Amino acid sequence: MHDLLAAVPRTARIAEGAFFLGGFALPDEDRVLAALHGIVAASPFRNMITPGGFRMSVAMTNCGTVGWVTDRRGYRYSETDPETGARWPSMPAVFADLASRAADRAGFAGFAPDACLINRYEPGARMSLHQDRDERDFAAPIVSVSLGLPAIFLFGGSKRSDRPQRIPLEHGDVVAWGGPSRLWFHGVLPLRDGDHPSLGRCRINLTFRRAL
Ligand code: MD6
Ligand code: FE
Repeated sequence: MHDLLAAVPRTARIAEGAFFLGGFALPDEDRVLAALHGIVAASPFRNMITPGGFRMSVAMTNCGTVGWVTDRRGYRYSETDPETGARWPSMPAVFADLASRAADRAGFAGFAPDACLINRYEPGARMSLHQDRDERDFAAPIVSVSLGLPAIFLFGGSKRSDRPQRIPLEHGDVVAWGGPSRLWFHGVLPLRDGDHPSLGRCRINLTFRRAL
């Protein structure tokens, strides 16, 4: 019964230009996790510091031509990993292909991501409401892949004060958004403890962007 349900695509429109694609990444799970392990071996997860001096509860790494970083100097995309001094690991074909197919399904044909920010949430970690606006061109969508423990995604509006929708995201779910809601505020509630069969006590989120 479980497997039959997993095979049914559950697509829902969250807002103008924003789509939930339930279980979209499940067919690629094994290849995605194998590629992820290679990336993390080269550029490990680390808790970055915000411009205001706070250590983020979410640990991050990147793959692709550029990676998103934050430190006391601000938020930006960097060609190199500040921890290793080397370029970020290249984006695996299985990542880029998954993101492009998801974007296509959401109505954004031809999405070719050049950056993938990889977020790791341990129990209690959260992401406060924010906009993704460090990219050069807001015409491209963002594709977000959830793996591991479930989380509640907050999807607000164009103003920080807009009351957010709460969207439960599980292992294999994908959110793709752009167009009118590209700059809308969003975040993640503190992760509840649990033990996921493939990833243990964590949630991993891949967010694919066109940064350059
Ligand atoms: C997360 N995601 O789900 C955090 N941003 O862990 C994001 O901040 C995000 O999922 C832009 C577009 C999609 C996202
Ligand atoms: Fe974001």
